[in-house]
Amino acid sequence: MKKSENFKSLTVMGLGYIGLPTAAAFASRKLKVCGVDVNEHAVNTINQGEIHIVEPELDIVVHSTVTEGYLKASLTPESADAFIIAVPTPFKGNKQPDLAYIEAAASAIAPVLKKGDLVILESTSPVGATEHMAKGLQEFRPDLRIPVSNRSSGEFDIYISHCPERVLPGHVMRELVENDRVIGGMTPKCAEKAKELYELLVEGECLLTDVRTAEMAKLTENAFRDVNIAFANELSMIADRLEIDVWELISLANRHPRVNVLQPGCGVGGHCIAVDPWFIVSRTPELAKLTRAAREVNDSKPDWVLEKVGLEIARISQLNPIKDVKDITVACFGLAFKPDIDDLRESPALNIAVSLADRHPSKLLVVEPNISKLPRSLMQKAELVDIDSALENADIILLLVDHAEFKEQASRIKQFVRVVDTRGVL
Ligand code: SAJ
Repeated sequence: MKKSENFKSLTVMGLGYIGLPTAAAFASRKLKVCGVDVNEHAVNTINQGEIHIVEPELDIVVHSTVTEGYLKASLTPESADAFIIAVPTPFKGNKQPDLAYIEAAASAIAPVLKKGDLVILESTSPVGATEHMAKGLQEFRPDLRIPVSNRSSGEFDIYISHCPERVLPGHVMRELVENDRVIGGMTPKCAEKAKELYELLVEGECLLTDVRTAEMAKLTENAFRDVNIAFANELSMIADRLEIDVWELISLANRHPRVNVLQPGCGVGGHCIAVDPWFIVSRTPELAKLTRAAREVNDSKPDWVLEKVGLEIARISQLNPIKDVKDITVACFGLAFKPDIDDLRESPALNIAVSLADRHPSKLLVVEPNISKLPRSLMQKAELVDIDSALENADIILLLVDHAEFKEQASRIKQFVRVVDTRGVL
């Protein structure tokens, strides 16, 4: 296990999907870690060695590091050699980034900062956010020399860096260690300092750059994926209109040595890919035309899926005029935002199910093998059932997420007459 003379303690601001795994991973490398969150329930849960979020293997690491005394949670930050800020960066309307959580975290750590400390912003941020944070710190602590502009030169008391997280939900504990890290320093020395910290944990390569490039690198990765998924989603709608099977089409096109079209779906979910491209648009709206168009295509896909289901419902009523629309049963297969996880946050599949329940008088069944009870938005509106019951009772199957369980049952589901398959499972 690597050791550092400079970094023996760490304060992590924000104990969510990134902050808690990061705090626990550093604590497992024997750093004294203080994790800070405004959520009292999260703080109490962690201090009992338990976790308040779902992420494989995280519970084991939190339990052992809390028991051994390396990790503790708190409502207020403690003095440390390094600070990592991993708080949310949501929108504040009109798709403009809201930096209020970063500002609050900076104002909370400012009183405990001392000469020689390292402050790293990990939250995915629009370009300029790290400089904004540094200016905030400088205002709170005029007694310390803090670099506030990208590519600053000179000597400073505090090291400021941006090191965006890039881990995939569901694989966070492995990817935290194995992934390469982009580390942007306000000065080259700031980047070197941050590298020294991450090297205690990261086995991938630490790639050094300046702060703005690091901010943009993260946005570029997720926008790249969004644009490519948008192309697949657009193709799926074009192929449908032209009576072409989009799955066959993509697999044929992908046999070209330089083509790799991604997979269409019912929309793009999660809190990263559907959000981050807007941070690029917000800074350069007149230039980011393709980035914006991709977002719009992906955001329009759920409505297109709902239209397809509406057409199937209309077809059944035409064929059976005596069957009332409310006697037509639709079964949604999958609610999560992607396969084989239980995460329903920002899930287009869940939004489609809720819209179906609200718009159509038909009965709604839901098959979601990864949850044991329906989310509040679907309670009283739908029934959670297993695959067998759905196949027995539904008139229309709407396949929204390609969970492993559905792929295993593909040959049975395929025999069903009316299936809207948004993921190409069949
Ligand atoms: N999706 C498709 N078609 C595809 C691939 C994905 O429709 O071919 C959909 C998924 O169903 C899901 C959404 O896109 O709704 C996003 O899923 P994802 O698995 O592509 O990504 P996330 O949001 O779980 O994690 C991403 C990752 N970024 C990249 O792969 C570039 C991860 O590495 C980032 O750390 C994470 O965002 C983040 O925190 O920013």
